[in-house]
Amino acid sequence: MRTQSVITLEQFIIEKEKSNQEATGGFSQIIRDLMLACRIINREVTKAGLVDILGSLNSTNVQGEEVQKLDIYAEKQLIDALKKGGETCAIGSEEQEEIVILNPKGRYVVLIDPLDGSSNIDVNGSIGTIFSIYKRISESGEALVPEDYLQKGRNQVAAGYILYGSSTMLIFTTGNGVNAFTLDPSIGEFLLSHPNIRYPEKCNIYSINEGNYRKLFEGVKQYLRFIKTSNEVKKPYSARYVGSLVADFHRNLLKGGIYLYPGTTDKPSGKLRLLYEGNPMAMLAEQAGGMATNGYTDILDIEPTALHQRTPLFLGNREEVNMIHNFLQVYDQISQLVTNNLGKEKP
Ligand code: P6P
Repeated sequence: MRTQSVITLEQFIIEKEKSNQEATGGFSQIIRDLMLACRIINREVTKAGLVDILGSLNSTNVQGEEVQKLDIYAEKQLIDALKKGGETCAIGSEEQEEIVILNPKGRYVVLIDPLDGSSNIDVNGSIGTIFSIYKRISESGEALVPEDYLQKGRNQVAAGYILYGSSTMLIFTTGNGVNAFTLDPSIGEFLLSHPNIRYPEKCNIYSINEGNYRKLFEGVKQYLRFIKTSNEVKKPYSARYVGSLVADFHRNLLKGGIYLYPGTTDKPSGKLRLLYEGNPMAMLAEQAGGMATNGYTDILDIEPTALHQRTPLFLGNREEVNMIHNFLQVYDQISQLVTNNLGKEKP
């Protein structure tokens, strides 16, 4: 049987570094730091059901969400590894209200969601670590400034996630396509398993928490109604929703699909965080031939104003995201017309 040549993550990083004249090895070091932390996190995730690491710390994070012990553990591993690596000047984390300074001389800023989908931990569902990497604006050694970490997503030098699922996978991009590496536990190496991933042409899946239906804006409601009931839809969509962005995104990327976490009438900015959820996933989606918007604007073009700011998120096949835009545009106009003409009814 012909054995495909095995490419480890380390070999892949070295090759990329060689092909980039400006590479100094700093960025490669950050990927190594993240991978070390994620191997350690993976070890704990796979035995979470066996040791007393389950269950919440009875505390809540800056988002007001109950903090699971594994969230704290994961964040500590990531911060320790990036600090030791020396290339990261600061880290922004879902679990930390403020930016955390690591190495004043570091040239990169890293934004992380240490353990996304952590409500799935207790039910053995897939969870993930999301990362977003920027070059700092200020000079190495200078004091960090907000502009260093409040950069729009278009400026990311890399983005990716580790999915702790039936296997542990690293998916990331540096702006030249999306590559996936699967951890071979027998040798402790991440091996290139899905080179240059692209969204399939057809969108076959939609992922949304339909429990929020009554609070959705009309355009999204009409989109959902269309894909579920219109005779124009030849092949029915499948509804798939894990409640873990990384798991839903990953399945939709491989099979063709769209993930929606829209704004609602009570929370117009939605739930997801721009800097460490929206931007990294948007960079991956675009690099795989897809699209990511807040319903009106590319996620990557949004100018951030706060570390934990939220954004509505529509993520997936380009054609499907554009279809949602059309529904939103039409029904926003209808809502505006109704509002403008309320109380002007002719006697
Ligand atoms: P809901 C997890 O908390 C998360 O940030 C994403 O990973 C996930 O897609 C979403 O929120 C789930 O939110 O409101 O449907 O439980």
